[in-house]
Amino acid sequence: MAEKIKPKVIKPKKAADPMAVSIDPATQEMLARAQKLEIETVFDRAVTMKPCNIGNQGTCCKICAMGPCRLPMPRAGIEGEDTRKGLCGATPNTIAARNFARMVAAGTAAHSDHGRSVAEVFLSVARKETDDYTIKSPERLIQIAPYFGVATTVEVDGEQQDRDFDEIALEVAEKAIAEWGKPEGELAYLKRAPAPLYERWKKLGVLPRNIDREIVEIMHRTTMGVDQDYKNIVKQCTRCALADGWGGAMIATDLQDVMFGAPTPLQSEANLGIMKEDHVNIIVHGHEPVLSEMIVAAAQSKEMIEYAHSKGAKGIQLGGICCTGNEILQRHGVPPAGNFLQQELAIVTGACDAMVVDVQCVFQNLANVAKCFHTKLITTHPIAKMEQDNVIHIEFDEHHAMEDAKRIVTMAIDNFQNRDADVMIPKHKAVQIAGFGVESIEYHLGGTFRGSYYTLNDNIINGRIRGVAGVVGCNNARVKHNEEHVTIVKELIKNDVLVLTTGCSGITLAMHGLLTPETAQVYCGPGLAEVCETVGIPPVLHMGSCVDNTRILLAATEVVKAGGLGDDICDAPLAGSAPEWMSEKAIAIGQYVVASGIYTVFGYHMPLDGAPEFRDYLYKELENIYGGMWDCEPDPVKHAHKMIAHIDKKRKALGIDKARERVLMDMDDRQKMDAQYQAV
Ligand code: BF8
Repeated sequence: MAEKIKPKVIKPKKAADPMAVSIDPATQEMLARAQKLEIETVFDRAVTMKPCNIGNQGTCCKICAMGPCRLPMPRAGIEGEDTRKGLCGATPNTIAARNFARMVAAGTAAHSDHGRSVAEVFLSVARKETDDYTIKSPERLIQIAPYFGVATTVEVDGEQQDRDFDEIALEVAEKAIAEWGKPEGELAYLKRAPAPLYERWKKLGVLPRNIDREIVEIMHRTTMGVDQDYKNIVKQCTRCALADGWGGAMIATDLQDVMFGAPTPLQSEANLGIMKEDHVNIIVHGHEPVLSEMIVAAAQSKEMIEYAHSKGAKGIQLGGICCTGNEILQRHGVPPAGNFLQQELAIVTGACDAMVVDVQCVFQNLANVAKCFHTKLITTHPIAKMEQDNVIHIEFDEHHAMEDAKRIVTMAIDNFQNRDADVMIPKHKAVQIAGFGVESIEYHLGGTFRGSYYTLNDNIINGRIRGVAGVVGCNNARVKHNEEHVTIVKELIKNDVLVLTTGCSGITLAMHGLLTPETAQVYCGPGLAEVCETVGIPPVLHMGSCVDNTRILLAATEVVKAGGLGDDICDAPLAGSAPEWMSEKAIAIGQYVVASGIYTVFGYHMPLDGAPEFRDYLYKELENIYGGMWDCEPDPVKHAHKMIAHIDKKRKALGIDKARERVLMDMDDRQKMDAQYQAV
């Protein structure tokens, strides 16, 4: 192992001001501590390094060696004809569209390769090649089997009987894995969408054929000298993104539910304060839950807990970062220690005995921070290693998953005694209710006997709930950490918009206390507060990790099915938002949400300003094609009000805007009503 080395000294004038870069007190404290210890973090690097102005506009082309060709928009804008072009003649529209498409391809590849790994593990389970994983939700398997064309009953002597369960599992596994490369046809899940939406995609020629093919085709079309019509490039963006949202990511969510259990609402906590000084702290970070599920099981085993006691620890505290954190939160109540921008800070506590990472959203700088402490940084995935010599690679294999997990947990326990005395864990943490899914919304807002989203729709129609917004996605070091998520969501719920959240947005909203039923009384408008208080749910429902945005698509589909809010997703009063996005995955998600008919606003900025014609196509023209369109608004209050305006536009088109006018009440009205009620 490498010796501890002295970290790079930060010149104070280049260091980030903790109060200016985050609204979270735990982050502020840990950033100040990092700076005191002369440990550089992402926040400091964001001060030192400015983003490239041309890349930021989306008009830097580096797809061939004649470039990079850089086509910035002149400060004064362009009057008359736009004559900018690359060496080959590529216009700003072509360049920006190709860059955008490559983000869609990369985002789809990430979610869908995750989905493929899950499908491969499920195939091992179905073939009974592993004892470490089982099927925890047979109901989910039976629910999804028909979408893959797998029969769940057989005819015996003229009667329909349940089919052998193992046979169903094996056939689903084989059909699911074929979705990545089947030679003909279209993706099996597309018909889960409302019929008018499916028909629209069919008419437009954007039904994905198989997942891998759509990603490959984007890479082909956007290489030098192929597709030079930005509208045609966007068409393939849709096809590829649909292969993510209604393909790879949706299969990931479903098969994870099948193997690890479908989430149900549960109580937990969030933020760095969940770490415990007298416990072995293991932080799991990344995205694929196949390993972290095993780590949870290993850490809860009597053998490992006794071993931790033997080393002087009071127990083992697991915590999550990013979407692996969300996966084990929603199924086991394991608290997230932080979101994307807090990953280095979990190590800066000095109390992180092991950080175990798999794929996606993992900073390479973790290794540099880990060098300054006793923390074991463990990579586990064959496609995601780190070059630094203090990183340990323990390759995870589903065929001996528990053995691998116990090895990792044992390593963390053994490391507990190597901590320095100087441990500092911030006290800040908040209680949260997480683990909502399509079924739990139905249960809380539909009622089991109705078995539909009827009550939710009814409350939307009568105006108590103005509409539903998905607020999702990352943090971004160019934006004040957490501020946009929190401001937008407070503004939405104040205006009676029910919020569904996933990813780092979910972790953010949890750590700022917005995921409890009590939130309703404090922050919600009267209509939404009344609904939340009546059924006992938070006004912000945490629906899991970023692949679980597919739960939001299916919830929107249930809204359409329940009736009264139009025939298609684009008719319903819905809107989407990614306030602090940073990942290519967010662009893939945005494109499939837009192509599913939902107006989607991104915060910070979009790399489109160098190509205004292409930008306008995404922001305006797509509405005429898909019913949904992109937008960008960095100001969080304006951002929320753009979403609300869209929701109101849909309410008006449905003829339910008047209903809302009737239920608009201010606090005085509510107090008068309460007094009248008490007087009766
Ligand atoms: O997949 S929200 S920072 S962790 S990319 Fe990454 Fe963004 Fe977090 Fe989850 Ni999603």
